[in-house]
Amino acid sequence: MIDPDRFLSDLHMLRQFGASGVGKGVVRRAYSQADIAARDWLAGRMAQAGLSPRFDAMGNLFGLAGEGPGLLLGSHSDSQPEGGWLDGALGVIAALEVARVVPGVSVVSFQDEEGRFGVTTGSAVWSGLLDQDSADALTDHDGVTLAQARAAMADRAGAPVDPARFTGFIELHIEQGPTLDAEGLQIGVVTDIVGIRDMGITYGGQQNHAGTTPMHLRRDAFQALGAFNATINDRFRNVVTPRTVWTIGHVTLHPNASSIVPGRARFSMQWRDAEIDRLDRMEAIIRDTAQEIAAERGLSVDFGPMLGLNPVAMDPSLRAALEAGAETVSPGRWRNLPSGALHDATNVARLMPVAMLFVPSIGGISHAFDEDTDEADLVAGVRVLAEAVRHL
Ligand code: HGY
Ligand code: MN
Ligand code: MN
Repeated sequence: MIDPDRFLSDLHMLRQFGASGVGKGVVRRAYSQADIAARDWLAGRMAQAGLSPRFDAMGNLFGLAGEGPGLLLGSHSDSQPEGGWLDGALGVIAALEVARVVPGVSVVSFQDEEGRFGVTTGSAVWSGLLDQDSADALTDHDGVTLAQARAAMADRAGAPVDPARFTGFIELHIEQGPTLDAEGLQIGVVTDIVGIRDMGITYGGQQNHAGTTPMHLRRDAFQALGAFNATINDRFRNVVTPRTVWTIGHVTLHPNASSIVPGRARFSMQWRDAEIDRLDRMEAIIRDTAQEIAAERGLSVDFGPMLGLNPVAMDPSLRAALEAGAETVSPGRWRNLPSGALHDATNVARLMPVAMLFVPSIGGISHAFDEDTDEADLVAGVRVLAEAVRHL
């Protein structure tokens, strides 16, 4: 039987690694000291659970059950620059707890799901979507390459883990959105995961004096970014649905000074939707609009490499097992829903059947220090996972 106290105490132990000191928040970036310490601790817990811990070259940490093929459960233990204590961590600790009570179940904590270096990088490499050399060339916002960052774990790297040893992958995760919480539900069984596109765009104008340069003579990179943002919001109107999202989350102006007209604006452009053709149409609008505004205003525009993952449907039989588990544990308090957040399950779906299970996020908050979930819902989630695994 699941031991709720052991499960919860491991969850609270994991949040100590990189504890932000604000609420239960964590700062545990991929390959940071806190991330590596957390992974070393997880490896120890896996060994105590009778699993064989194995790091691969990317720093993905597996806890391998015996020889025969079996289910893989897990998620990721790295966080956003400001993260909650449950994003990823819940799925890893729940997998560990289930592996303690159901023989033959393996556990994984993928590395850099939060994309310090890209988009779900650890599982992208493991699943073969991204080759190691291309991954190694990716840089974070400070210019550090993934190759440099993962060198800190080189001494732990063992042989690659062969995906063929697993029959399927199930990931328990917080919803990170408002639906379950708003509807007073305890469990979500995921139907499909949206697709994503992500790229950097740079406007190059002319750095100049903020006092002496008349407005009509300026080639102001921030003004170009502002016009770009307003124009795509307008042009997206008849392309998007209420579930489509797009975000400019990271902006760096150069030289970023009050009395200098910014000569350069580099910003992240990310968009997500359940339909590939809508993602493609949005990409065309983004590229065309960025170039039009550069031409009108006499600036240069450069597009970085575009990273992306396509929408993926969950495996029907794994999903049915989760639905049966949900009905047993939380009768009448569960529903199906799509995932607006991205997950390692999208990459793993290239190799084997996958399915996902959600528990509510209070107020729908995530990727923030005050991300939280009621402990009763956390325990219900791990119970549903165990029921589903037994069912399978
Ligand atoms: O951005 C995402 O959807 C994931 O939480 N990294
Ligand atoms: Mn996550
Ligand atoms: Mn996340």
